[in-house]
Order: sequence, then structure tokens, then C-alpha cells
Amino acid sequence: MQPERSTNALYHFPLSPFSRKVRLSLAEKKIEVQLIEEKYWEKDPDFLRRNPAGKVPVLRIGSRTYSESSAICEYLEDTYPDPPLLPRDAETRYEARRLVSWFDDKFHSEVTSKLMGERVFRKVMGTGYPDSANVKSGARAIKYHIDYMAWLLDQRRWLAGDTMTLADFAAAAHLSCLDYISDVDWNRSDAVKDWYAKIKSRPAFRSILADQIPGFLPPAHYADLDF
Ligand SMILES: N[C@@H](CCC(=O)N[C@@H](CS)C(=O)NCC(=O)O)C(=O)O
Repeated sequence: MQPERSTNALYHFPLSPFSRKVRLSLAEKKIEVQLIEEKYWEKDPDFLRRNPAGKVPVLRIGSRTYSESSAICEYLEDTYPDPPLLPRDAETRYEARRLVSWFDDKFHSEVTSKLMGERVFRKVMGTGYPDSANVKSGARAIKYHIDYMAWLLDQRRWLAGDTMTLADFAAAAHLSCLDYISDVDWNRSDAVKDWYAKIKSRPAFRSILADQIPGFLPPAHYADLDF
């Protein structure tokens, strides 16, 4: 699908955590974009022209296209600095970037790709039945990650420090995808549950809570701001 001429567009997939991180940054900075769902596994030639890596998200602003979610978020930070999503001081800025990588690399490979990959994407892409060993491994690993977040939140208001940053958006992007399929045990940590309730109630989160994936109904608490 082509965006209307001269509108900004984000080619995304609703349950892609990388797309969600960019959607949250765009919404927090009040940058309007047309959301265009891209079934990236169908490898549409127009999509591959926009991003030869064949991955979502891809952001189109005017006549330019941008790929790689963290590079996009940092570009948005440079071009739309208000509100800032990376702290000014070098230490906290480093910590925010470290945690974005933690979630997009480690959490994604140990948890999101295992649980979402098996439970959702196999069905959506038609690649067979879930591999229960992967599901078990993802379900085991998420406990450790929630405990790590609880430990961070024991010392800080937000994940990287005392202000909300891209680290919170990266984490919330992954957890919200998993929450859509009821794979987050919110009773494991009050600190993590409170943090998620805080971020989930931001106006920037609204479009994510309204996502609907045919064939997968979210649990009632998914869009409930009080859980
Ligand atoms: N490092 C990339 C990862 C993006 C990514 O892996 N997106 C997935 C969807 S969640 C994708 O498009 N995968 C297609 C592929 O790997 O071929 C980013 O941060 O944008």
C-alpha cells in the first residue's frame, strides 16, 4: 500500500516490538504519521526497495526513508528534540542506550523471538506448529528479565534513571507485545507492574493498546489502564 502523497508514514507490523518503540517515540514527540501495516515476510518488492534489509519499521518523512529502529529514534531525537527521550548527561544517556540494546538484543533473542515467534508468527506466516522447547525457554527467561527490571526500578523511577527515556519505550514495546498474548506475569513484581501501568497510561500508548491482530484476541487487561 502506498501512503497518500506528501504524508509521513511508518511501515510497521502491529506486534513488532521494534515498530512499537518507534511508534511510541513518534507519538510522544507528537509527530503525525500514517501507519501502514507491512507483512514483511511477503517480501513485497516496493518494501524491499524502501529497506533492502527487508525489516520493519521503515519511516518515511517527505521523500526520505529511514530504517533500523534505534537509528530512527536517535534521528528523531536530533530532529525533534522535544520532549527529550535521551538524557543530557553522558552517564544516564549511556545507560539509556545500554538498556535499549539489552531489550532489543538480549530480551528479544531470549524472550520475544521465542514466545511471539512460536505462538504468533508461525501461525501468521504459516510456518507450522509452535516448538514447545522454544516456548518453554522464553517463558523461563522472561522471569529473569522481570527480576532484572525490578532490581533497576528498586533504585530508579524509570529504567535508566529518574526520567523516562528510550530505554522505557524499548522495554515497554517488547512487554506490550508479550502482554497481547498473555505471556507476562504481572504478579511477579509490583515495581514492574507499577512502571508498566505508568507508561501504559501515557497518551502515546493509545494506538498500541488499540491494535488488533486477526486471529489473536488480546486479554481484557491488555488495554485496561488499571490492569
Ligand atoms: N535491528 C532492527 C530489527 C528489526 C526487525 O528484526 N524487525 C522484524 C520484525 S519484529 C523483521 O522485520 N524481521 C524480518 C527479517 O528479519 O527478515 C531494528 O531495530 O529495526
